[in-house]
Amino acid sequence: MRLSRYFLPVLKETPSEAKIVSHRYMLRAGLIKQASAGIYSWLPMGFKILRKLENIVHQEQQRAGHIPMLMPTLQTADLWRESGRYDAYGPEMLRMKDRHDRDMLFSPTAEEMFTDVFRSNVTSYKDLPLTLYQIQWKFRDEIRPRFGVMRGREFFMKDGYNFDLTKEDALHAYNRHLVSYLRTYERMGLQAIPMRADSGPIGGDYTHEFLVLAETGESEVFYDSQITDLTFGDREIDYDDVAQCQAVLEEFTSRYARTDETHVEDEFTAQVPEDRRRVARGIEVGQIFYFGTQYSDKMGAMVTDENGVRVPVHMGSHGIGVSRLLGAIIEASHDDKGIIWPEGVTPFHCGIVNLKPGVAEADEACDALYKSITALGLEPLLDDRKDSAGAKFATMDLIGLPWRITVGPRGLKNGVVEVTCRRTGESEEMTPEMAVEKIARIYGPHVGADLTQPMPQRAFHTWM
Ligand code: 5CA
Repeated sequence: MRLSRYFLPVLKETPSEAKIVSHRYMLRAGLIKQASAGIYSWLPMGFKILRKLENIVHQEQQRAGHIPMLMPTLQTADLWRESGRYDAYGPEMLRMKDRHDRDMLFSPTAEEMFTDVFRSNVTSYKDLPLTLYQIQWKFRDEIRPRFGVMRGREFFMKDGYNFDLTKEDALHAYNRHLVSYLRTYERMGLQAIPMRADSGPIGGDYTHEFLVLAETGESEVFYDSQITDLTFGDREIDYDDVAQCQAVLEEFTSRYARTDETHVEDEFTAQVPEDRRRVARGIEVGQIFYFGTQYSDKMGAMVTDENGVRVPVHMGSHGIGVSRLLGAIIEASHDDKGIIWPEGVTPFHCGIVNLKPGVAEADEACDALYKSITALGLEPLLDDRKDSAGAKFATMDLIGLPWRITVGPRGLKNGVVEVTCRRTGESEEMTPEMAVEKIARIYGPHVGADLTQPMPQRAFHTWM
């Protein structure tokens, strides 16, 4: 993309309504624009990042064997009356009437819809296990929408629902979700710690929230510092392997890590040596849950088992706050100049800054770099506008592309361009060819491909 032809409305001023850094940078970098309280328009670059996050979630869900589909955002109240949640949900649910005076609502979550699809179509244990999911807009009329996309009223969420014959199978689905979430967040450059959370009226120990540590997080968290040493890495997991998933769950959840809702000070001090006790704040980016036969009992989601007996299915639901993740990543990765996108989610893979647009050698060198990087299957953002070098660098720093190639007539006389790492600020001079090779080496692991091979031979990660 050439910046001269893109739509990137960056702001010079810091918007006064934005209280936390991610909200400020999202507005300043032209990612979102507030439409009304807690509701945002996604401007081109914000939308691009949202799509990247969505794509990673789809890939990891499908790697775990979960099946994508899409539910309507507007639902009739009848289904929700069956489960008993229409009245119980309270003012967070946005309710409306259609022209026939029928009660409708904007889905805040979709247990009822998925259970309904299941009960209408599945009758035998032979069709289990089954996990269906969607990535869809949700609406919750939050009393205090704040911090931009962190606590919106309209937000983008992945919600998945597992249907299993037995509690044991459903707990495997729970473990499988935990493992796939660990992978998902790590690919986004995030450390999200599974913490024991409040299971609310449902009871039991089977819920974990995933928290990204950040000073601006809304939840207070208590944990053993050893947890932050754990990484999932690129280990191969067979998601059907019950013991393997169980082992990962134990590895990541056996140490003390709880939100304020479940924290017990005596247990904390008894279980964790003083020098490892941490009290901090965190952003909840996901939650997994096993709730047994609650919905299937109420809504009649039954299958016949091996003995021909009709039994209710065991269910769980699992959510990732996809739009909230943009804010969480920025909270975890920024400096005083702007955002620093992790390579796995960056909207453009590198910036190319033309210091002298209109000067033939500079234009030609930029075009050549642009073509070579595009031919790798990567997307550069070329700043070809007539503007000061300082202004261009400030924009690049603000929007946070991890790598920048700076091209100017002076360097070109010596046959070099400058490659700068956004995170460290370190610059290196090299030939344009070496710059392209460097970018290819950096992104090979992130696009899951050998970038030295011609494009068509590479397996591209798309989720469809
Ligand atoms: N039905 C379950 C699992 S699908 C459920 O709705 N869980 S949830 O309420 O925890 O939502 C899942 C995730 O959505 C949360 O972990 C959080 O990351 C995100 N989320 C929830 N409310 C908001 C909000 N108001 N704004 C942005 N993200 C939100």
